Amino acid sequence: MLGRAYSGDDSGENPPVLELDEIARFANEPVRRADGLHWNVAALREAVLDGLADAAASAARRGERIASIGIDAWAVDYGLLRHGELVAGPRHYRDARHEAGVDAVHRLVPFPELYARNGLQFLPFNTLYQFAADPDLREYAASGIEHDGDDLDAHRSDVSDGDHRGGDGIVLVPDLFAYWLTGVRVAEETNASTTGLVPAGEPEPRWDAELAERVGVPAGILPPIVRPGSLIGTLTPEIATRLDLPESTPVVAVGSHDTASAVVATPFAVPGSAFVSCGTWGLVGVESPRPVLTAEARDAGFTNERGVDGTTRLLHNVMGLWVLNECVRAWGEVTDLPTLLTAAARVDTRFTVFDIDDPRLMPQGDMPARVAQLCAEAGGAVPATHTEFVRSIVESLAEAFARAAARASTLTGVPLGTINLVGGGARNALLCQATADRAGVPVVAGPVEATALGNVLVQARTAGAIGGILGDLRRLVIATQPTTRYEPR
Ligand code: LRH
Repeated sequence: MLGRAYSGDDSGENPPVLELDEIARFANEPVRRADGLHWNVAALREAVLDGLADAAASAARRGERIASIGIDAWAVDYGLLRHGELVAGPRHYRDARHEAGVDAVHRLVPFPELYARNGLQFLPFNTLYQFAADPDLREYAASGIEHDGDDLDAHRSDVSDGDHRGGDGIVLVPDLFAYWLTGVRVAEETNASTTGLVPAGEPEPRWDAELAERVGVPAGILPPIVRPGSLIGTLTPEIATRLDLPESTPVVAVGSHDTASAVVATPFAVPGSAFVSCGTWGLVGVESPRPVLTAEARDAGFTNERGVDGTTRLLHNVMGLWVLNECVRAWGEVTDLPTLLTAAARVDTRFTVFDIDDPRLMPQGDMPARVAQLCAEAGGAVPATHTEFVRSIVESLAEAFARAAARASTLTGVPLGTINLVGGGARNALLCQATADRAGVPVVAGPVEATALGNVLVQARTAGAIGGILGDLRRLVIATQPTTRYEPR
């Protein structure tokens, strides 16, 4: 995405601007190998670099300059670098191997203690469990690590000397792309907090070295943590040439966790607003000034992820559009989602609300069969047609969204006002209406591209094009981005 953002001024002559040009869109297909499910980061690297080169060319044609580059991506997964080379690429969080790490970690640190320290909802793929199940990491740690990675400035100067020792250790997915652009290996705060190794509730982010040691993760493999808005580095000569951009082009840390960026650009307009960031996952919660680490939050499966500007995203991971998209994939090309959704809106009684958070829905596989099974277990009608499946899934998602939003408001003690639904799910009118109906509060849907907007907003603030606190950034979203309101029926 090529983004532009200016605050504008009060004269009315210079209105606020926040816009995106979509330069490239590419599939992100996981690859199954004999040893499990992986991401194809080599293909993604090429697609990102081609997209950035096109963005640079597009800006140049308009007589504009790329002020900075910001990267966000999904959470928890990581790769392993040695001497600057990726020696083990990220495994997919849906890979079955991670589960082996769960017992290993909980034997050493019982879950209640873990929650009190890191505030994370139990998900079998949290990075901590992935580490515990990763033989490459153990072997790598045993063979010695050459760089302790703590001193970011020393590391940057190593990079400018062409010495990539700092590229030794683990790197989370968005930071891997930043590394490829700059040669500088960091862990951006919002995403670092999804590893389970960052203490919840401290103003400054840091690695919990004691916890890391206890679960056998050498703290030396963890990169320095940087906060959104800070400079990661500038382009390496090779990348600058390929993109036809100056080497001085800054790569700026944004909310590199996609959900963190999405929440930055969520147009909260009333107190008690909850968010649903709805793409592959449905992340449902509230922005809170501090984490909520109570037994109630823990038992309700609420996570405390670090947000931009020291905020906390108190949220629950709901299965999201994954279930629907996997069904459509299983049914083949005969069906397209918009047509199915229109037909599904006309299904009246033959649908069943089932537990869409059931962990059996997490892995790849025969999704329609699993949905049918869950409908039967819920004691309802088993869908017989594609449209009945779609309606059952949409209603079940809406129910899970409504329940999680209500629970978030109970946990914080702030009554639920409105639900802001952002991301691809905001296009799904059936889902938005069903969420409003089931929650009994209005749903404000949009922007669809909240993640990219949140990324651009943090960059624009760093560049000095806009100022202010998160509320000011969101005012710019409210002033420029259309939304659709669904009243509960
Ligand atoms: C959404 C997301 C979510 C994580 C999941 C792994 O893309 O980052 O916030 O829980 O992927």
